[in-house]
Amino acid sequence: MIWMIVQFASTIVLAVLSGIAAWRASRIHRAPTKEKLRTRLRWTFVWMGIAGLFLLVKTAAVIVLGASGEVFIEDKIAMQLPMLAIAIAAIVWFQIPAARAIRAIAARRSKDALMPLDRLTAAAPRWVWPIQLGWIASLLSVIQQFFIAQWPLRIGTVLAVWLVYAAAGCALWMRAKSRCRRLAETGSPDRGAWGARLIWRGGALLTAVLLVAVWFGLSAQASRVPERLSMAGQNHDHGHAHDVAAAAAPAVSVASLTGPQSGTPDRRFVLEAQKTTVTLPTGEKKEAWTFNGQLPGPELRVRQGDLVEVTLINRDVEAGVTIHWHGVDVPNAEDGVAGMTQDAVMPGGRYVYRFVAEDAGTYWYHSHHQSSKQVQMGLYGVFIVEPTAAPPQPSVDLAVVLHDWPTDNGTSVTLGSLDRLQRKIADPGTLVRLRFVNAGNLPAPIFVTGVPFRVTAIDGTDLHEPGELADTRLDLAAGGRYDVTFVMPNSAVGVSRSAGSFAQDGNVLVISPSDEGMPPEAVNGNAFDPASYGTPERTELGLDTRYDRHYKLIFDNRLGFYNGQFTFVQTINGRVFPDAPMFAVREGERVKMTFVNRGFEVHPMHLHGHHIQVLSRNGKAVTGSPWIADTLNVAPGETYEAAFVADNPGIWMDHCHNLDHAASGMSAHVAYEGVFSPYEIGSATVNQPE
Ligand SMILES: [Cu+2]
Repeated sequence: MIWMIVQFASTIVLAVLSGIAAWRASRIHRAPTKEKLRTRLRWTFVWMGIAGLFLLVKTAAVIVLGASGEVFIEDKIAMQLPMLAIAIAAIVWFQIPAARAIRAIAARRSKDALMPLDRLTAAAPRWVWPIQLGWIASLLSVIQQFFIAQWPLRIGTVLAVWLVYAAAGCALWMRAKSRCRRLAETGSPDRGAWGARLIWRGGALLTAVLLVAVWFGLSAQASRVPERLSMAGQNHDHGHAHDVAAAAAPAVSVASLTGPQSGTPDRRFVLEAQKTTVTLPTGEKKEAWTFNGQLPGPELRVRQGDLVEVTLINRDVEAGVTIHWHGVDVPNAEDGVAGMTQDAVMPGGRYVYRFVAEDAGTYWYHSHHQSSKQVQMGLYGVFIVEPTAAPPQPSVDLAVVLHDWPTDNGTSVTLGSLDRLQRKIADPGTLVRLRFVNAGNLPAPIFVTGVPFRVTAIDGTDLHEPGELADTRLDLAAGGRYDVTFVMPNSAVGVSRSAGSFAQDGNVLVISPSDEGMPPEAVNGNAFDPASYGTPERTELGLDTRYDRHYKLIFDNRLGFYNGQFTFVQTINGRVFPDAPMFAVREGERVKMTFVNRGFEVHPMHLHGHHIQVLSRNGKAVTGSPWIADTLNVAPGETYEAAFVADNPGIWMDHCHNLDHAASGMSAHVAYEGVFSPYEIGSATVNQPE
């Protein structure tokens, strides 16, 4: 959302401009002549004026954001704007009258030197101090915005910021006073011997550097994840449950929540994690970590209702590996989260996953151990559950995985199914189904041209009466899936990741009736909006349903340390894993979650073991088909209400599927009461879920 960026940017620009204005204001009394004094006075006001414009922009942005909810502006209302308003008041009451007095001294085209008394007027605290106060207010706004970003806002934090403001304001006033006194005593604007000044300035700088260094060291240390901890034992949050103090149920271990342990599987697969050298489309050779030497891993196709057995063998990935069935609501022990539902499988080890594929749809699998690294390195593949009551079989049913691979020269190349021009043949009049899977960390634009098409499923769940689309861009959430179907025309159909001519861009898939023909250019049309697509259908969950629990998740980012690293820390309710909230639920409950993104990055939120139904976006109810997702893209400034039924006991990750964000703290859990995990994470264990 543009106003979020405007707000962030104007806050930074304001601090820079007011700093320049304050610096200029503090130097005008050293003007050699009255004419120079006049110019310097004018320039100070020019800088102050530009800063004032950005303050107006910032204020406008805050007003606009306020309409989206108080969560977006509470820190601005409690601290930033009133601090700035006080500075503005000081400027109006003190600085502008003082400027009039200075202007009376200054004279156009006068080469006269300033009298000592003139210099005193031009160095008066009433002149210098207000803009310095404005600079402090805008500097504190930046610090609060980028380093503290907290939710809910604590009164102690607000008081601390105001205290710093008051102290800095007093210190600057006293400094301006003493400077004036010195000027009155010596009668000269000289600032004393440069040696003494150097010692003072050097000392101040050294102190500042030391303070920052101590702060860095302490925060880095404090941010370390303990050597050993249970992921299930952290801050329990209980939403608005009616009787949370009820007697604890007998404890159930995650390890006991398995799929069917007996019975002959309908489908058996073996996935062997191994190091493989792959050749990128650029010709570059790279080490990849793959399943069965393939990139992406083998496409697993099963029938709805099949008992599936997958044996994971780790041949030589030293760090260990697991398999998470993304979007498949498997029993908890089959979920593949290292340190939560199992220990990572080390080289030479194996783990057997058994579950019934209950819901037809497009899913994927990937390692959930060091996931930000291992998915990037290639440990992922597609998992497709075909429906039992099969509709007319498509003549082309193709999974298209989107994944980027960074190369040595910094750019990314697409791997998977769209890394070069590929052609598929389909007879005119037949049904084509494309299953898009985004295995990357960022939303992926997809363009389908040459035919009207329908989005028939989101994250594996069919949509109700989806309408025909054309010239529409599909923005697929990281970790998400869209199924697209169309009836094959007599001419070529194209799929690409960018708009424009197909001839220039190699990253295309062409589906055509014969070996030749190119599709029309991809147009950057409107974005597909799942909130108003298809027609409504009754479901168990709605905006007027009575919910047993309601959780609010506020996403934000701030600069700081996570596990010893200085980074953009990605927070949920101001906290990071393992201190991020644990959302308690009980089997059978209806749970509502409100997601709010207050930061400046996109967060595709992924809840394991459940599908969530999106109820509203930015206060507007979903009007189309029920929108059921497992990975919901929450863009900056957006608010979503979503709900799920707690029907799959266990402890489930609820994290950002920009896996780099998950690795920077954006990872929480939904925990069923009475369930515990015998597994641990931390540097003293092998498990690193993110
Ligand atoms: Cu994120």
